[in-house]
Amino acid sequence: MYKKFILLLIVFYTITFTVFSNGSKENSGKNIALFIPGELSGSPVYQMLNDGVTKAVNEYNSNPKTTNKINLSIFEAQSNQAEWGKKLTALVAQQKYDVIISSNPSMPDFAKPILKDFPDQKFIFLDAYESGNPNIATIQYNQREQAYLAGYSAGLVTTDSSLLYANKDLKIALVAAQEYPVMNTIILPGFIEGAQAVNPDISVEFRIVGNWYDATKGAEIAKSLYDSGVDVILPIAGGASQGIISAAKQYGFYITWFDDNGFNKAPGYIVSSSVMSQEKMAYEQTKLFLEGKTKFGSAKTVGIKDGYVQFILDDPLFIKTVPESIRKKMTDVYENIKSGTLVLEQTN
Ligand code: RBF
Repeated sequence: MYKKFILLLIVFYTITFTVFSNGSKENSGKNIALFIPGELSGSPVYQMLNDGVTKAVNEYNSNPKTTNKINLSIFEAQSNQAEWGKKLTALVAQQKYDVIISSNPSMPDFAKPILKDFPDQKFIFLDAYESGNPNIATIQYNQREQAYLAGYSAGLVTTDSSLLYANKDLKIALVAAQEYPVMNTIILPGFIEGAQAVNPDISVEFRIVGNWYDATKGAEIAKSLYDSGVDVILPIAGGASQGIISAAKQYGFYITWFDDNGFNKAPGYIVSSSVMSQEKMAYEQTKLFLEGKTKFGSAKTVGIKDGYVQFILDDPLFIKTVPESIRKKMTDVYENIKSGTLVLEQTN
């Protein structure tokens, strides 16, 4: 009698649970997780990612035709990279998210081992490259073009003695938060290539902060570079870049900005902005996913011709800070890349 009761109870719960879970799967909307590998604050790439994904989800949810709303959860993995694998695994292990969206070149290597245990998880990674993995879609920007434009503008500025803070040392610098393959093989060489296209005698210093948040360290490095004769710096250091901007204002040197429009960060000191259209890309990729059109397994590279790498030419602060002769040369080189006269391919 007792055994029969237990059996019935099991059957009852199995039926109830099955019906409930099937029902909830059919009727509920999708769950999307946004995994920020670091912190949103101070990192334009992550802020643009967040803005683009959020915009697509809000638009979808506010459409009167939408019956099943999308749930968007945002996770900041913080700065300790040794924890990112564990944090991403914990997120995947919830088996709740239809897709996990993230951005930076190291993400495929964090995701691939997790897929061995959770083979159904889907990922969309921007600013990353992984070809042929059926669970992962990636889009990267042509950062040789982006860095070349930064280098070219820095080269024009350091060789123009009419500019207030330009000296005659022909020394510029890239200050990065850390070394990583894209930095060492694409961004730094592209920056040097662009600068030396202006004048082959320009020398490029390369310094590492050691993390993506330490503004004090960023300022110290910038000061020592300034003392050694550097008059233009490209900071790619997340929150640490703020220290480099402060040093530019305090000591008097120029900044070429990367990833988003940085002119208003220090009017008069920012001489260029080489931008990746990450917000637009994040918006479009989220929309595509919601329409079921993501091409998992594919790896795309987009650049100036595609409209996803841009050089800001029309900002009033660019026009005010940078002499017309330099602006004209920047316009020309940008147009040459657009027209295919100057080809800067990125090889992975
Ligand atoms: N960029 C940021 O702005 N903030 C970050 O916290 C950050 N963390 C990164 C961590 C790793 C492991 C790697 C490979 C890149 C990181 N980036 C970060 C750099 C970013 O992906 C991109 O290369 C630069 O913003 C230049 O476009």
